Amino acid sequence: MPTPALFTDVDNLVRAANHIVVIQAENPDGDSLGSSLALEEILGDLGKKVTLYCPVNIPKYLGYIQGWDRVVDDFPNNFDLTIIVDTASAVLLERAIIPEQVAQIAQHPVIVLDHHLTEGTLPFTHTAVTDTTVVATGELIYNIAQSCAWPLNKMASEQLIISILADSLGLMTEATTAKTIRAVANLVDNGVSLSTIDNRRREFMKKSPAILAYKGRLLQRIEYHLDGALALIHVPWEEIAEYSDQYNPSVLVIDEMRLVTGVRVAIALKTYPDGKITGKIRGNPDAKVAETIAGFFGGGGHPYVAGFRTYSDNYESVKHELIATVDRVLQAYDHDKTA
Ligand SMILES: [Mn+2]
Repeated sequence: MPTPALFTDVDNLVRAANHIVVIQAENPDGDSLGSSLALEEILGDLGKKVTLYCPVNIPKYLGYIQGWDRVVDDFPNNFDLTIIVDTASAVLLERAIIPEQVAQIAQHPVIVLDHHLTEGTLPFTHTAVTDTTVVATGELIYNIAQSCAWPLNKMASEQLIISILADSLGLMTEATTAKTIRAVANLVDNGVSLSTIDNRRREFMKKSPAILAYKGRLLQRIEYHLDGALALIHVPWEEIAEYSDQYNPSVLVIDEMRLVTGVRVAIALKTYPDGKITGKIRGNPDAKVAETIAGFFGGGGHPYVAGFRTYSDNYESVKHELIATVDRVLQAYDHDKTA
């Protein structure tokens, strides 16, 4: 857990800055976006100019988060502090921060606010505030705000709640603590309506008939390996190109895959024309191995949720390596549990 002194360091860096750029990696989600927008409010109230940057478009399903359209993909100039939210993974930041920008960023202080186990190796000096005891980066920002007397207006409070609810799956994951729930309760006290947020979210979750039909086809294609312990789906580029603007294909089925009898790990593999292969991994309570599996392919994440990215022009060989890895990891996990 970060010390109060570290929070003071963050506070000092923030107070000394004029123009702060907040960076999300190439996989924006509800936590990274809610955290960025909350920081925009908080830092704005502290009199700072804030630019929210993300190298990829914010996915449509996050449209319920008000202010998403203020995130830009043009890297700003003449900022004097960088805050990276929700990751310290160099791989995930590779596309977010290209070499020219690394040089720019390195000229000024950098703060990383994160709650992931996987440690990063970033190519510049930075103040890492990593707290693996919180459920979301939003909860970490709430704690910093409390400790440093940062203002939390109604909108900042809403954005922090959104980020916490996104990563805790509505306060239902194992990493959710009483502190998390207290943070949300205190934020609700600032005038936030949970039902208003959730109605907006549901509206954006609606699928078109075409997407529902595509989901049906994906469900038909799920492969089961390792005596049914591993459920695997492959989403080729043609389908990413056709559907992902409307709905992330892996998200359509991965939770259903995890909820099949006997399945312990669910994985969605996507293949891209440049040979990129991404893996989204979900583990069940009897297999908290998602991060371990991702680690073998240069990725990271949490015990239940993790991801990786690799490059190969041979999908089949990556798939077989993955199946063998899951087999090994599950055996080691079961052995450790019974040992
Ligand atoms: Mn997060």
